Amino acid sequence: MNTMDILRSFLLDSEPVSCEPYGNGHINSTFLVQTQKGTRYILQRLSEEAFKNVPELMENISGIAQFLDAKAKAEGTPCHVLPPVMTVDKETYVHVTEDAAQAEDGLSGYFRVTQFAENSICLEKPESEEDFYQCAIAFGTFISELADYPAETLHETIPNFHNTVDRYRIFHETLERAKNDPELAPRVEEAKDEIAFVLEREHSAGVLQEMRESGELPTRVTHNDTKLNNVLLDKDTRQLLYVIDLDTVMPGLSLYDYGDCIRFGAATAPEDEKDLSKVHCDLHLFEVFTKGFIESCKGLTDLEIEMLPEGARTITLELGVRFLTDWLDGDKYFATKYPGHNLDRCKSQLALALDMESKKEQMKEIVNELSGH
Ligand code: ADP
Ligand code: GN1
Ligand code: MG
Repeated sequence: MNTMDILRSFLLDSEPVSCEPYGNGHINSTFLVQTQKGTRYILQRLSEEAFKNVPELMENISGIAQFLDAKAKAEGTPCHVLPPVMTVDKETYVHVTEDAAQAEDGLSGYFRVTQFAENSICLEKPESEEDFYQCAIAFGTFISELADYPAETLHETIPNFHNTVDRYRIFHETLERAKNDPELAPRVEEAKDEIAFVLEREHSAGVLQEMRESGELPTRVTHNDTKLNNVLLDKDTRQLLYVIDLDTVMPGLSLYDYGDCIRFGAATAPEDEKDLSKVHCDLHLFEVFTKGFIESCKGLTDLEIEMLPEGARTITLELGVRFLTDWLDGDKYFATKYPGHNLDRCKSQLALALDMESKKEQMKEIVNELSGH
């Protein structure tokens, strides 16, 4: 099957006429589709490197979308997630086997379609404080609204996704393999400072995971990939339209949803900035976001609130470890734009984590002031 045939398997409003690569995601392949009637859709080929069981993943997304839609209808409010567009066979995805793809010189894999959110903007960095505040409301509300979702029905789409202890285990394994592989060994040498940096922090990186396992920190239904570009704002009002990229909605820690947003949105430079002197955590944006998150994420415990700064540091360090691991593994997981991209991303995340460490006390003060503690 070629892309147009794949698209014809979905219940679009008319014949698809164009399909072009779109967006800045690191995991799935995303395409913007237009139909004869001028309607736009998003087609995605899901990453099989990241997601080993797409049917289960789509079951999660359908369940979440139905649940939030019913809630919004009951409350007379707009729903902030987009449901999958169904196929003619009443499925939420199409699976093209390698054989079928080869026969047509097309793409294999799992494909899904959603409506394109018209009149929306997707930001790589906040253009104003208000944009970032909206992002806090988006993810804080998302967690709140899913507080009564039957978490036991969710599949773990990526096992141990934010288990930092397990991320270190994979890092160690990959490091040993790379050292003994003539092709990868030079990468170990190139990353020796970053390897030393993450090893020094191995113990502290696992503290939140221990608190989760002991039950001190509650497990909630969380988004787990809360980058600013996973939120769509209304182009005119700049208010929340949709939370997207629901592939990793699973039981997790609120601290990581909070922290990942700070990591990406309160950083003074892009995630892959090469000039590390530009990489800092902006404390004003930190404050704006924290205010919105505490206001909208109902029922945060005192310990969750106290650990918010540590959530930001841990998730930043964890992503540094993930980029480093992928670099040592030969760049298999994250889409890269040039050789060395993952190592640059790793360096920038570690610089950001270091800056957060130096601002720990100021961050705590901000959190205390906002929470009245
Ligand atoms: P990835 O997992 O690769 O990050 P996403 O689902 O986040 O994939 O999609 C990648 C990008 O495509 C988003 O950051 C956004 O810019 C765009 N996008 C995805 N879905 C939609 C949609 N329904 N409407 C408009 N833009 C979208
Ligand atoms: C990936 O899919 P995307 O680009 O929104 C990754 C996140 C990382 C992020 C770093 C499923 O997010 O965990 O934090 O890149 N998603 C997955 O930019 O691994
Ligand atoms: Mg995304």
